[in-house]
Amino acid sequence: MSKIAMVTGATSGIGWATAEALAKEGYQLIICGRRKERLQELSAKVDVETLELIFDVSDRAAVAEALNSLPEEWKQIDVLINNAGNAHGLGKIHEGNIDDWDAMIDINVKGLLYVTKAIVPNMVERGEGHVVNIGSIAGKEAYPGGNVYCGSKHAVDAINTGMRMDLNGTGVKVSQVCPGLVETEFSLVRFKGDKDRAKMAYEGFEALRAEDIADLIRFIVTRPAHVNIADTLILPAAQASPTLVDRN
Ligand code: NDP
Ligand code: 8X3
Repeated sequence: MSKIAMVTGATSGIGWATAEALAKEGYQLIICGRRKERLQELSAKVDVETLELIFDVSDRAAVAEALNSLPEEWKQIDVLINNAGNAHGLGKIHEGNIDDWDAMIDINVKGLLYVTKAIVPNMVERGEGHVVNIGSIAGKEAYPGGNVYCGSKHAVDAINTGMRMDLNGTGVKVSQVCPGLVETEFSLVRFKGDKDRAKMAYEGFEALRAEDIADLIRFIVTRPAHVNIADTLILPAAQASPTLVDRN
């Protein structure tokens, strides 16, 4: 029987590419996001069985309802990719928008926790499973204007470490992937649909592609049972820190 992988934020970017990469490894997929038509498009593109789950990760009741609705044959999830997330805004702390702050904490931190709580107890019961949390270079080092986004990803970093400690001895592996600049819809969301500003984030150097991150995630989840890649920082060759990027 095929293994089952669940990918949050599969409608775009890193999540979409990860779903495709795991499909190539033969995983059945539970793909999640708020945009139903994107999930349908992804289902049509991959050669494995998929189940589309449409919910907002920051809505605690919706997360529970979506995961409780899983048919029996989809309940035993082998791999969870906690990927859904975004930055909202890039402003100084004294000029920040509180709705943006709420969104980042609610989605990137609380959403990741709600999904984890709905899935990991079953992994522990079965004595196997793998959670891959998508952190960020922003979770290792803050940068100007990054304040709350960086805070949310530092929280993911700490939660990832705590999760790995708590699950030690249960058979459930916990890994974190921390990318630098990846060209996805991330900056379009951060800059609220301003395409020119979003494009500038990736100008003058070769940014990572979503497929580069998916390739790393595929590698992490296909290691032998005794190997856990606990944490990884993956950057474009031109990037050395959140703010040090060699642009021509
Ligand atoms: P995208 O904007 O391309 O994708 C974000 C995904 O998250 C979408 O599928 C979106 O789905 C989903 N999502 C956002 N909010 C919610 C929500 N409230 N409920 C459910 N799903 C949600 O960005 P990336 O692919 O780049 O980002 C993926 C992850 O990678 C994020 O956690 C991000 O922080 C992290 N990251 C990205 C980097 C980059 O440079 N791009 C670098 C480091 C980390 P939908 O809108 O359909 O709900
Ligand atoms: C996304 C990378 O540097 O824009 O987490 O915060 S960055």
